Amino acid sequence: MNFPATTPTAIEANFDGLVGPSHNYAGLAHGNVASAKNAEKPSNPREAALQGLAKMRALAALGLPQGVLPPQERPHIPTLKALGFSGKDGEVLAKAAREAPGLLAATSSASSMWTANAATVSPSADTADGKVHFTPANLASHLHRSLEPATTARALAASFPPGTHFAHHAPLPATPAMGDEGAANHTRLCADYGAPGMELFVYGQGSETEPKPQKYPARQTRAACEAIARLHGLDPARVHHQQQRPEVIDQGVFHNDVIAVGNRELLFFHEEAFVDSRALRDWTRSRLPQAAFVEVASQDVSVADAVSSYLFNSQLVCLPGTAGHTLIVAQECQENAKVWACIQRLLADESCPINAVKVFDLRQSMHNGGGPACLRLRVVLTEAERAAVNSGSWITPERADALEAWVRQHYRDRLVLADLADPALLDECRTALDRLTQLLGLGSIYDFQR
Ligand code: SUG
Repeated sequence: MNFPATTPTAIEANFDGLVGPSHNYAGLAHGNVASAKNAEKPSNPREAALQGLAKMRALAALGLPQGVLPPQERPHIPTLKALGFSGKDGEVLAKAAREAPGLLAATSSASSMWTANAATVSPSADTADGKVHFTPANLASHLHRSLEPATTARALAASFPPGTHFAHHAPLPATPAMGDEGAANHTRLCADYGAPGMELFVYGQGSETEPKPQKYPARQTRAACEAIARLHGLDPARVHHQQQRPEVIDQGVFHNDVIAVGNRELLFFHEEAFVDSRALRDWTRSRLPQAAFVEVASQDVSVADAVSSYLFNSQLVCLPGTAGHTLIVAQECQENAKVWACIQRLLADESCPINAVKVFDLRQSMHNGGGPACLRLRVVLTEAERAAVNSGSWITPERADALEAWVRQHYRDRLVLADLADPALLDECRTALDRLTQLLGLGSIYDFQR
């Protein structure tokens, strides 16, 4: 890949999670309003995967480096066996469906699609050894998500081969004190992607003396954030830990990326996002004088409207050849009059660095509380690092075509919870994933392949 002399030395790539064939609505995520609201409704896995691919294809067509991460093997028979359901695969499914349908649902979730929760990533410009560092999130707060890290680690290693450029850590110990939900609670602000950045970690649970949510769990702990900063070899002078307001966690802001998003020098956030946004601003400005803050007031967009529209779960991207930032939003933003008016005001304001908006239909994911930003893991890469990424992981028009054809061939267009016990679904998922690892050149990353 040749970079013209005027482009920055590093780019930011988005690696979106491909929605898996078992995508369903099981109401598994306590504190996630959409997950509770849509529990037990029929899902459409085919549409879900195609909606995600349409976003990937569109961003790639805009000139942004776009990658893809594979879904996981679900239903996950090894977990059901570890939980005491024995016999042939069909028997395991039947027993789980009869005796513990909640466990069958938890082991069947396609939740790995939300790759903002796959890992925390620090670019090489920020790390002591000059490598890109990955720590898969332990996702310890929910059973269905805690099943992801082992395969996530394999998928990340297959996509970003360990060695010269990429360093992979083990997930933190999966205990409440070390709860870690990955990049959804991590933002990096910088002058240029290739320049050393300010890494901002946002936690819900800190010390005993800090306020706590009363209703819903705080999924991310400060101790986990500190451990990741140490593991990645970050300069403590360039790391800021900020607490998320417990009151907004209780209103359904289960990750910071539901109420704030950063890109390059810009932080776009809701007035109620942080316990001390003044400290956050001062700290950032003292190190990055060009930092820009776009803060939305509660009187313009309430926390409830932010949660239902996912305004702050937008992606902020810098399109090649254009100045400023483009907001990639879910169509729920356009359907909410207050949110859409807020976006229009930002676009009309010449002092605001956000100057374009693009709308996507991600309804299938949104119904489980996953918006545009949840679906992607950002990885800043230099030219050499970009060349070292598994080539099959990049979205080109041809690969997007192949993946869409693969989805149309293997995915159902309707799934209800009773279908999770169908042994044919398990077979379909394995057949699809086996083919996918060939399509993407990932090798044998799934348990059923090993
Ligand atoms: O962990 N939903 C996910 C949504 C994750 C969104 N990610 C970010 N904000 N980055 C979660 O709450 C719902 C599954 C179900 O109910 O079927 C779920 O897991």
